[in-house]
Amino acid sequence: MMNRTLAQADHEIAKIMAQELDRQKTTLMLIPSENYASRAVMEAMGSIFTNKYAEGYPKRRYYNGCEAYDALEQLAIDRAKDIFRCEHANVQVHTGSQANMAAFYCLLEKGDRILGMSVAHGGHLTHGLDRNFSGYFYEAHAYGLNPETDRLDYDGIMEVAKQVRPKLIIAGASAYPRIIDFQRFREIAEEVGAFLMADIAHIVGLVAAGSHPDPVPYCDIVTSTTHKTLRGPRGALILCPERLADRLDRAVFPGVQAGPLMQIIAAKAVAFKEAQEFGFREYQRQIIRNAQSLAQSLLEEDFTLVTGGTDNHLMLVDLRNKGITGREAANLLEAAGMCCNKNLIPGDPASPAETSGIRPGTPAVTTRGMKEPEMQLIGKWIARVIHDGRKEDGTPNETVIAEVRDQVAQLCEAFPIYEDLI
Ligand code: DSN
Repeated sequence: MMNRTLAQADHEIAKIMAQELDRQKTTLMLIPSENYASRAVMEAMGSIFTNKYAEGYPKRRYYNGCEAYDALEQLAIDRAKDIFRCEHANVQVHTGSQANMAAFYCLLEKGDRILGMSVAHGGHLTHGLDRNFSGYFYEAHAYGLNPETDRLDYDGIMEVAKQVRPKLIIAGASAYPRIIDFQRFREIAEEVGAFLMADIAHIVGLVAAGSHPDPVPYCDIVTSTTHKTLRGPRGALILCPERLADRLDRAVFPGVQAGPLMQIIAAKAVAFKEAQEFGFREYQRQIIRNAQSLAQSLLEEDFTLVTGGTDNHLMLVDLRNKGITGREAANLLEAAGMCCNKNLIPGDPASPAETSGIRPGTPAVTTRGMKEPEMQLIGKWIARVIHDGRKEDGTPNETVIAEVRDQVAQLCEAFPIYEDLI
């Protein structure tokens, strides 16, 4: 039993995996929080490191037999500190949500006031949504975008912060296409005596490569996932200055987690090494160039972009002038081989299940090696599907969908991914 391959042990899961591999190879991954992990990262994730308990931290474990785990976790920590130019890194947090939970546990008491970006304006659930732990255990308040510009309005945030007097301000978003000014956030936090935390899950790779201003010098804690622009395994990390290191580590373990996923920590170490290598900075710069090219192509097709464009890896398309909802558009685009996600736009009159927007992004297509000419094609195909992909009765126009799906498949073939995986 121990030496069977997946195909031998479980043909049903093997079949699902083969189908999913085919989808990943033959369609365009345009969800900005998704990417392709390298083979080396996946090899570490699916390794013997899954077999061990290693509660504690390097050289301070509660289990015997942890020599290899001390070595790999220390490597991951040291590489994270190097990439993010910070004093301390915790690489044990399983997910972005748990990273934020640990950060709150480190800095706050139950019931303390927090101030984060409204989910309706692009913030994340863990930044204070009432149905999330962040809104349940803490007194959550929200800041939003300037309704004229749809950009962060730092003077407005200062006003809200003065009224609310939060103990923690959270900077960071899931659907904001512009630069975030962490220095301004620090000034606001100083003014009201709050801690400042940045959740850079989306822009983490851009930050690591110097393509987005660095939050580390201005924040008490920085949290992130590792699988988006950073292109590592599905997981998370937390950065902080040395003065908070012990408190933060205790907040992660035993605060919100027990056994760390050592195979994932090994994969994070691999991804961090890849981020230190030649080519990573250029990859991040190309993500932005590609996003700007795709944005320009969509503007030429009379799409409305929130804030008019992008500075980072994603754009928010307001579909209201196209007579289609975000849900309908994402479904049509998926049928045509372009996987996007529906997304609320600021002040959206539609529900989160329907939405008025989509949120295309370029990290994954850039991993495939695509550049500006391909982004121009993708922009045209998105337009073709949204403009002509439905018949008058609202049902999909299969001819148009099939025509675009064929073109997408040809492009994917020209930019292969995971060629030697089966
Ligand atoms: N769910 C992620 C995203 O897609 O932005 C954020 O956690």
